[in-house]
Parts: sequence; structure tokens; C-alpha cells
Amino acid sequence: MHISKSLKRLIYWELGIPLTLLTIGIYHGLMQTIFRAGIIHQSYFAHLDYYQGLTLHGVINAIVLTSFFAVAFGHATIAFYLKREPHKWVSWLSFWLMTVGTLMAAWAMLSGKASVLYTFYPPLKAHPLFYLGAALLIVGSWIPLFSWANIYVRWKKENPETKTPLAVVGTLVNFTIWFVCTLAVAYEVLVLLLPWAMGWKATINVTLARTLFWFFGHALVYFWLLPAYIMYYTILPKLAGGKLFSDLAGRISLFLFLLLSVPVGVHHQFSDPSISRGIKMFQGLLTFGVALPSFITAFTLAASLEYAGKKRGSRTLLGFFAKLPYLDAGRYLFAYLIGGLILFIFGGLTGIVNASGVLNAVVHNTAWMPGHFHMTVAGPVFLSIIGMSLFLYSGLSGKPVFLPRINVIIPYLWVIGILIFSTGLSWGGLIGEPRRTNLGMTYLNPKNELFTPEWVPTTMLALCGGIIMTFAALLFFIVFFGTMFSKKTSAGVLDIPVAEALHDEKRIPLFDTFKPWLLIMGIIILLAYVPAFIDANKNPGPGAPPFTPDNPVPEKISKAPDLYNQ
Ligand code: HAS
Repeated sequence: MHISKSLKRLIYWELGIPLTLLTIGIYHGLMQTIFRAGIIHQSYFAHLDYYQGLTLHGVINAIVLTSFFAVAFGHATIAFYLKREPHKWVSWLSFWLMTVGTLMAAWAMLSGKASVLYTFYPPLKAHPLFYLGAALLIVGSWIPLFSWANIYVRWKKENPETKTPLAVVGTLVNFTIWFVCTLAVAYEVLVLLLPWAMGWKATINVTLARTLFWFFGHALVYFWLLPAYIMYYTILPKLAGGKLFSDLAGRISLFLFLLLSVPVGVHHQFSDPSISRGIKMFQGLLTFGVALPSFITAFTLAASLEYAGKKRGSRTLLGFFAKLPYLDAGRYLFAYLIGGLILFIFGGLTGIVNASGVLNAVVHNTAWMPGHFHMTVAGPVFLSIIGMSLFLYSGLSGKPVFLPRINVIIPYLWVIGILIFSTGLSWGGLIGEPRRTNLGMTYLNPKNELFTPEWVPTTMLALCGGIIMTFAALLFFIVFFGTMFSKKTSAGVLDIPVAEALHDEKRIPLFDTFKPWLLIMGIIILLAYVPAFIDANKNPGPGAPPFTPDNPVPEKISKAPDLYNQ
């Protein structure tokens, strides 16, 4: 389908800006593995501090790339399926807010004034522009929801008996989760962090800030995941040469995410003493609940792939695996999507380990954790984002993919890299290797009395994986920017492969409306979070003054030594 020049340009920018910044994010990922493996024994390299690099890595890869992409993909999905373009003015306003927010946060991080990592936990304090920038980026990213919802309502009035396309349900579910969860982080930034960072308030309630952050933070991971799930349900079966096994399974899974993505954030705070055991247990159980839609997805996709493999000539029980188009350069998006799915098997399993209160005590804040999240956010999420960015760009611009044979092997290289990298981290985590630590300064420095030789093989494995991942990413940049600078060979169109459903169940009104789900979502959130916020207010501990990452003493202690007593 043809779309307006304005929408095309908007999508180009929303793909191009984060992918350009990603070069910085990837560089700092490699540097992390180098610092941690003890190749460097100092706190900085090339004038950039370890924590500054880790902040740039997390913020660019996990917040900027994912938010820009989700908006661009949302615009494309709504325009493609509902045949109406989002409101031009609203879409550009969203783009500018996100871009200005990103620039503000980038300035703060690059100038070393915001080395607070992507979770920006107090009492680490960042420059106020970092918090403001993050808020603008987030607000900008949910503005398009209002325009899409308006298009959907009009479409529904004209087509009351037609099932809403699954990809549209997915987009609206995802941005509703995003809108709800970001309210908490907006409160954290505007009411707690900014006044404290500006010096208007001397101390901050750390527990409350963390609880507000994780109200947002775990829903955030599903905001990353759902665009990938939309591709898995609505595109992957078609690319595999088959059909989606069940359309209803997709709807059930998406609505379960709507119910359960937010009220699980306390599972990041199992070790926080201020929150009581009952709340932890309740949110822990809900966490097992939020794994259900992923189990449904695993079985539905496996059945869809089996159907595709059989259609392509497989005759044996598992022979369908061998018949899928893994290396078909013309269907390279299949390679990006299946690569992510393979990683997600391990990402999901490690997530279930984290969710169990007892096992969590073993792995919390160890290297196991980045092992887990690189098989989720750097697995299905990252691969589907970069694969789809290339696909959308090449289709819309009418430029063929540069180096197509190389392009199709990139996702497999990435999968191998992540598997080695995450094995090193998970193994290290189980033997006590901490996360977010510049190990090269002490534990991985043979000259230091804290030297821990058990962590040499684990960090070396992670380094090897990191090098392979960086190589795969470099190849991707060559392919993506090579495509950008090549000549147009056809009229650019917005074309998204659409998988038919093998079991296209008749329309069930409950799974074609949002209202009852939104109501239940609200009730579960209240049940899970009202007691958590009461606890966070009741047991705040001593208010914390601001700290910087390089100093164990509060920033203003010399000017106001009584701060400790407040
Ligand atoms: Fe998580 C911490 C629990 C999913 C990301 N998680 C994190 C952090 C991040 C993150 C970034 O309960 C660290 C945050 C920080 O900085 O502190 N996580 C879970 C659970 C799930 C889960 C239960 N996480 C994700 C996803 C993420 C993500 C998705 C990003 C996108 N996670 C936790 C917990 C913590 C945590 C605790 C806190 C720990 C702590 O102490 O700090 C579940 O949603 C996972 C369900 C997934 C499955 C897998 C289904 C498999 C599929 C693939 C099928 C494959 C096929 C292909 C069909 C059940 C769908 C076969 C084909 C072939 C060719 C083989």
C-alpha cells in the first residue's frame, strides 16, 4: 500500500535515529565485557567511565531503540491494517518530544553527569536534564496511542462484526500497558527525583522511588516484547510458508499480557526489606501467571512452524524443523525472528528461575541477571527490532537490501554470540559474580588482593560472546546503512506479510473489545500495588541525600553534615 510522504519520512527518522545511536550502545556493550574480563584495570577507557558507558549502553539499547521502534512499527501497523494514517501533527509532535528528550538525556550521559544506569535508582543522583529528557522521551512515545485509538474506534464503527486484526489488538494492548505503567515513573521523576536533584529537597524515599520504578520497569519489558510477539503471530507463520495455528490463542495471550504485565514489578524487590512478604508472594504468583501467555505463544508458534514444515514436505515427527527457510535471503526476516525465538526458550526459563522467591535469593544482583535479560531483550526483542527496521526501510524506500547473503546469517551469528555470552554470565552468577561491577579494577586484577580466579573462565566466555555479538552488529550496520545509501530500484510501498489463520475461530465479542479487560487490569493493579505503596510509605528508612557513583560520601555532606540525621 502507498502511504503519504510525511508518514514515510517520519518512519525513516524513527528508525534511523535509534539505529545510529545504537552504534554507541553496541560499542559500550563490548567495553563492558572487556572491563569485566579484567583486560582493563582502571575505571575508564578513552575518557569514558565504566558506569558512564554502562548507562549509555542500557539507556540507548533498552530505552531509546525500543521506544522509537515501537512507535514507528505502531504507525506502520495501524496504517497498514486499518488503512488510515495516524494524525500528522500528533505524530510529528511525538517524534520531536522523543528526539529532544533523547538529546537532553544524551548530553547529560555523555558529559558524565548522569552515570546512574538505566534504572536511575536513588540515592545515585543525575543531572536534572537526564530525568527531564527521559520523561519527554516517554511522554512522546505514548502520544500516538491517542491517534491510533481514534482510528480504531472509527474503524470499529464501520466494521462492527469484523474481528479487529490481531496486529492492531497487539499494538493497542502494548501502548495501553505503556501508558499505564509510565504514569508511575512520571510521578517518580516529577515529584521525587527532580525536586531532589535540583536541591529543593534534601532527601528522598528510596523504597518508594524503587517501587514506582518497578511498577513501570517490568511492564517495560513487555512493552519491549509485544512488538516481537505481533511479528511472531502475524508475520512469522507466513514467512515460514504456513499459517498461524490459532488466531484466538494470539488474542488470549495478548489480553493476558494486558492484565498481568504491570502488577508484577515487586518481583524485582524480593530483597527489599521495606515490602512485606505477603505482597511479594502475591506478585510472585502473578509473575508465574504472566509467563502463561508466553507458554501459549510457544505452543502456538511451534504448531504453526510444524504446519509450515509439513507443507514444505516434512513427513516425520520433528522433520519440520529441517524444512524451514532458515537461510533464504529473500525471506531474511524469518531468520531474525526464529533466531530470537530460539534465544527466548532460555530467556524464558531463566525468567521462571528469577520469579521463584527462594531461587531469586541466589541469583539476585549477580551476573545471572544480565545473562537472563540478554536472552530476552537482546534476543527476540533486539533481533525483531533490527530485522523489521531493515524490512520496513527497504520496503518503504524501494531500495534492495545491501549484501543479502551476509544479511541472512547475521541473526545466527548474534544467537551464537548471545548463547556464549549468557552462558558465561549465568555460570558466573551462580558462583557469585556480581552484576554492574567493574571487575577489572579488583576481582579480575591478579595484582589485587581481592582477585577471584574462579571468575576468569566465566568472564572470558562472556568476552568471547561479546566479540561475536559485536561482529554481528557491525555486519548489520554495514547492511542497514549500505541499504540506506544504495539506489532505489522500485516504488517504495508499505508491505507487511500477513499470516492467515489455520483455525480462524469465529469472532468472540469478549476477545474483540477492550473495556472488560481494562476494568480487570485496574482491579488487579490496585490489589497488587496499593499495599506495596502503603508499605513503601510506612517503612521508608532514613531519607537519602544525593550520591554520585564515584564517592561513598553524600554529595553535599561537607556543606551540610546534619543531612544524615534527617
Ligand atoms: Fe525478566 C529481571 C522474571 C521475561 C527482561 N528481566 C529482568 C531484567 C530484565 C528482564 C531487563 O521474577 C533485569 C532488570 C534489572 O535491571 O534489574 N522475566 C521474568 C519472567 C519472565 C521474564 C517470569 N524479562 C522477560 C522478558 C524481558 C525481561 C520478556 C525482556 C524483553 N525477570 C524476572 C524476574 C526478574 C527479572 C523475577 C528480577 C530478578 C531480580 O532479582 O532482579 C517471563 O515472561 C518469561 C516467559 C517466557 C517463556 C518462554 C516461552 C518461549 C518461547 C519460544 C518458543 C520457541 C519456539 C521456536 C516455538 C515461558 C515463546 C522453536 C524453534 C527452534 C528452531 C528450536
